Amino acid sequence: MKKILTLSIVHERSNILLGMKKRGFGEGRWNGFGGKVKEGESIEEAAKREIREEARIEAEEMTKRGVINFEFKGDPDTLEVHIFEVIKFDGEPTESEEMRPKWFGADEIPFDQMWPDDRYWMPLFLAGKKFSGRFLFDKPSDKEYTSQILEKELYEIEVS
Ligand code: 8OG
Repeated sequence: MKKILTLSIVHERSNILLGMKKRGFGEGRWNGFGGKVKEGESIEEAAKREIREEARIEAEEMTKRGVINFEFKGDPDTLEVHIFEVIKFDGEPTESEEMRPKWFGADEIPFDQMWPDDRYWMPLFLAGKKFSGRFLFDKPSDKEYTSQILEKELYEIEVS
């Protein structure tokens, strides 16, 4: 089965806003804000709701930057993650039950404490490129274990 998820990264000048995931899937790692798209909601609506819930800000302008499919060996589910760049927002990023937000400069992104695929696509994100890809992992990460990448496909999408 395919599950549709969102992942939004606020990009302001050369800084990005990440959140430390405090619980659940991805706990103990820095990531953008996002989660599952609910029934009856568009992907963009879901992205805005998750940013509101997790960082307490209102996304006012965002663009779709990429879609990546994530699979875990032996698991029939595919996570289709839609990645958005938030260019304009209202409010002050504030800690929520799920996330503790923090700004990072483009040269101080904590890749060692992020999902292992992020170091591959984040440079494309920061360079303003659009991309699509697929990663196959051995098994999900948890607090002690970081998933290993078994297969990796990443393409830059040309847009005129
Ligand atoms: O609702 P939940 O917290 O489970 O949503 C998971 C979030 O993690 C969602 O925003 C999508 C995102 N996510 C994955 N896989 C990966 C990944 O490999 N890298 C990054 N950066 N985010 C991911 O589900």
